[in-house]
Amino acid sequence: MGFKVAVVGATGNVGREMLNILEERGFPVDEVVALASRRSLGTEVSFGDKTLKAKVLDTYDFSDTDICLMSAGGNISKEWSPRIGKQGCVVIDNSSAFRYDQDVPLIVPEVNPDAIAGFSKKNIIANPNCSTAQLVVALKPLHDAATIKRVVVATYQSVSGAGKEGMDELFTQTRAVFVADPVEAKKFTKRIAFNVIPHIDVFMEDGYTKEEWKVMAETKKMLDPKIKLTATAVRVPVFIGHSEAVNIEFEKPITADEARDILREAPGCLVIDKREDGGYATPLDSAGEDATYISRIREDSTVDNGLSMWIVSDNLRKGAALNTVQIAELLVERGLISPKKKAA
Ligand code: 11C
Repeated sequence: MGFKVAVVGATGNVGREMLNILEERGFPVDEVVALASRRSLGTEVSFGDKTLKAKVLDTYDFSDTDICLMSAGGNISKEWSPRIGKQGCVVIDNSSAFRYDQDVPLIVPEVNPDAIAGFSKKNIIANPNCSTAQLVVALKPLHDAATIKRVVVATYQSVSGAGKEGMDELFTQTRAVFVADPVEAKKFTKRIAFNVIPHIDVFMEDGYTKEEWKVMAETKKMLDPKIKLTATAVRVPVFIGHSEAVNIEFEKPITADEARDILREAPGCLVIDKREDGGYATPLDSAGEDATYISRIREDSTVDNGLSMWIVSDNLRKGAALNTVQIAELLVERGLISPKKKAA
């Protein structure tokens, strides 16, 4: 007997990827329901060799649904996740709406799986921001080995982090540049084609952007509140795959060779680190893959116990859809959920 799973935001970039990953990983489903806004009613999405027609979230009754994977943005989530949770359906939410709520676990299964136990207070589990997810997958094993004091990270984030509109804008602007048409910026604040933009999400009072704040706050919540972290988040003209240049200061000594060996054994990590032309991972290499790739591991002699590295992952997969499905798998593995509909 499998689970009844609803995917909210099923017609978006992440929602479609959630459906792919549920199918690819053989998640035990009896039924999958694609939900979306009224505007997308009837839009067809694939689930393996099946085609699902999107139903409307507003009129859907969650009382016999076991798990809801939510990827419809913060406002929809704020309104719907608590209601869905109260109907006894566990919500795994990809938005930032509940990530910082003390009664909602924020989970990356490779990093803090035990924190999932607290989910039943609201029946909501939060999925981190894409740039945080890949970062903590790589930081966790190093923190266990040598205790991280401080992290300085610069992100190079692909346009798919801003949804399908972000991808369309990069495509349209690139074509416009080639054919000498006027280039219009709608989704991003400046031209993204052949450019980089040091601004993701809204500005905060202290001059950081919300994206930068999220990486700091989420790393503290999942890994260790004592870690100091400062981020600069940058949008780059790449379709899929976020990259991060990371500098880490540890309490205890750790060499680049030791870090490489630790990361080679760590869950979710794949080290590609040859000190030669092409001996590192790029976002293009990560697209469509599950791993968090780690390259360019080297000692930083400008601080005590310092390392620098390059971390790349598919933001739609580990940064979003894959991690939500892994959370659902964790619920099942730990016996924290069982199907509402019992076998006849
Ligand atoms: C971006 N990281 O690349 C964002 C997208 O809080 O889940 C995901 C925003 C979030 O624009």
